[in-house]
Amino acid sequence: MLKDDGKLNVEAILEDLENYRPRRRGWTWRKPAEEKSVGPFTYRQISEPMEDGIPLPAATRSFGGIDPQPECVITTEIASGRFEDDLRRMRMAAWHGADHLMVIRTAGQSHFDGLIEGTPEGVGGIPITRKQIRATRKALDFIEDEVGRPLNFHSYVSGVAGPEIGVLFAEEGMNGAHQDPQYNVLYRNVNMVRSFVDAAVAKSLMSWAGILQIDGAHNANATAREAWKVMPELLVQHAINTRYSEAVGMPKELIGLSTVPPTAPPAPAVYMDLPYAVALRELFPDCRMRAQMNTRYIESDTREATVTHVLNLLVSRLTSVDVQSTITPDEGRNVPWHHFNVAAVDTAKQALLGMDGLLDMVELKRDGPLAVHKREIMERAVLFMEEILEVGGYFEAVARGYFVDSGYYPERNGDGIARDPEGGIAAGSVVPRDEDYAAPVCHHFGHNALETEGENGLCEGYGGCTLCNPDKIVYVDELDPEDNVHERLRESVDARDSGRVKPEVEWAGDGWLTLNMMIPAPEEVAYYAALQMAERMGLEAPEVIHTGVMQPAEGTYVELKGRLPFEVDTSELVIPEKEELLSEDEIRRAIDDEPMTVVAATVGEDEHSVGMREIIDIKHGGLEKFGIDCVYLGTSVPVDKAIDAAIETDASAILISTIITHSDVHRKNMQRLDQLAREKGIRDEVVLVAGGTQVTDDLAREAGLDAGFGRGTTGHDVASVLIRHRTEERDRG
Ligand code: Z98
Repeated sequence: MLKDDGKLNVEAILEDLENYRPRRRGWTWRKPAEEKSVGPFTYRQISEPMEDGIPLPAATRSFGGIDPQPECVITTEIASGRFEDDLRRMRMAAWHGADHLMVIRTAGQSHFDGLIEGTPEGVGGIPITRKQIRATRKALDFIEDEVGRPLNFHSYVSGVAGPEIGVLFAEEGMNGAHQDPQYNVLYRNVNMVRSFVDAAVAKSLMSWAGILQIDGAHNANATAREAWKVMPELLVQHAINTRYSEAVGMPKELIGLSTVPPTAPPAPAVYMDLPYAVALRELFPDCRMRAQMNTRYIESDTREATVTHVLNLLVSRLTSVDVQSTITPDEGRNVPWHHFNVAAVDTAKQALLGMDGLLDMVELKRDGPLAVHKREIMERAVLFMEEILEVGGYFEAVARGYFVDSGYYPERNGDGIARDPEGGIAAGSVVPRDEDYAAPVCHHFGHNALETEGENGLCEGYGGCTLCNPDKIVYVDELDPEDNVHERLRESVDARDSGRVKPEVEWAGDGWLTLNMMIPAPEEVAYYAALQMAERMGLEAPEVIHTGVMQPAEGTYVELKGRLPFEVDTSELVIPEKEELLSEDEIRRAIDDEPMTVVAATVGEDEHSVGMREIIDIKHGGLEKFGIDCVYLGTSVPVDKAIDAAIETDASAILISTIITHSDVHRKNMQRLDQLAREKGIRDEVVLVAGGTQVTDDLAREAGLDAGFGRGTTGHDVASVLIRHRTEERDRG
């Protein structure tokens, strides 16, 4: 029902949302796999397999489609501004191995002083509304049945509506959330007292709901002028939120630290990041670690972002991370290019599997620079903390601008973020509770006049709160008659259901595509030349999203995005039927059972050997690789020589190649091969195959041969056809 022609049926997801209830509460970790052997490999750090998913490319082609899953959770951040499109993107990410789907809120939702209703479009993220959360959770429930493992849904509990959002998340079965009062104070200028009081309420609710908390320390890293200099402060911020969470009653296993390696290219990243990561683990041994690559210096270069990501993954493997985030270059160029999300999930999966068991083989040194630097960072953090206590506490320290200062503590550059403890958003809004204060829901923090010892929660006396009795939740669907999801879906129905397709990036049918090109001109010239090329190709709104200088005068690599102004009707496409290849194992088995000899030659007056070599050589994965005996006769071989050689060697196939094709010579060669084979009486015993740039299967068959191969053919393709042919002949008797 939720799937239509294999696609997620977003309309069905939205139906009857009012009555949808989450299946469970709380965060779920991956379960370590009992069976550690997958295909030809044995792993040490894998989790239970998925039921359905997309393996890494090489696994699909060469290892029977195995898809081992690392044991740590993999995050992807998705927020195109329209949650209905994000649902489909979440499905793609989940199929590639993400099980932590994080939704970035509309920038600055922290400033909203209440819950928002309806589902307006987001700018730079998604407005977190009840409807959006419920629909997403419902879609994820469906997707987790497909992939066969739990999916964690995550967003932010920050800002002046923090406690309300805490209640909402607990009610709706949210699984993870950022919660850190320091984020409000430093970056959103929410009053300090208010932030900490709100945080107590939010953290209590999150604890009840089993929501994994991620803190906000890493934002210092992303904000500071020189990211790596805030390492001591990051430890201090982690400590403040962790201790505060514990004091409020949050269990340690729900406390996650959002760790970010402080450096970026071309810094000696591991040398600087590893001591920091080790210090963090040592100071917070009971907390969960959520690693995210550094975004402070992220550029539009996908290759560079991927290497930064992989270096982060190395540190993650060396320090046993629990949740691995996957940030993409989109952060650097503000386009939610979804295939980069998927690529980053694959990067994490591949790198984590690639470094499986690393710590069984290498050990972090207890002495030397790692220990020295780790100790130094910890000492600086302790001194920082002591100074905070000396000046009168956290509020005073913030007032003095101690945080996000670009100096390497105890150095200070006086450029930190300073906030007034008496000021900020919602200053003066905290008042003591009256004796008869009745908390709106159970598991609220602090004094609650309704508190009784009742077994069915504190709210028993008044018939249950919304946490204990979800039927009491007031579900508001849409407030705006125009800016809502149903209107948007009506507009995009063609793009989704008509069978006429356009490329898309953010939203259904938006038409966005990218072009890659190397322009032999200096950067500025290439930039404008690329724009003009795109315009003349008919692309709308072309924009260069990345340039990379190859050599200042010789050329520039350009990536450009533009909108395709037309769609393709898929019902009119003529799609040739594709013959399924036999697997490499099947081919090998067939050759083991019955050996095969083939004769191969470039025929006529043609000296091109490369094409045929690619098909037969073991080095190129050619026929020899499968154990097929190849008698290669060389180039410019007369067709009758190939026939004679086949008779002599008792070959079961003759492969001819023609690259030079003037005056239809390829066709003539093919016809001659068939004709001579008949004359010599071997036509029924040999498979005749031709290959070349102008050859197609149809042409070869017209000329009397059994198969033809054009550009892009591999030995695997040819071997598969040869074995199939042999089996069919035998079946025919
Ligand atoms: C990440 N994408 O960590 P508003 N609270 C905390 C945050 O870290 C953030 C918000 C709220 C990165 C960093 N972080 C983004 C602790 C944002 C966002 O409504 O935009 O202020 O909330 O995954």
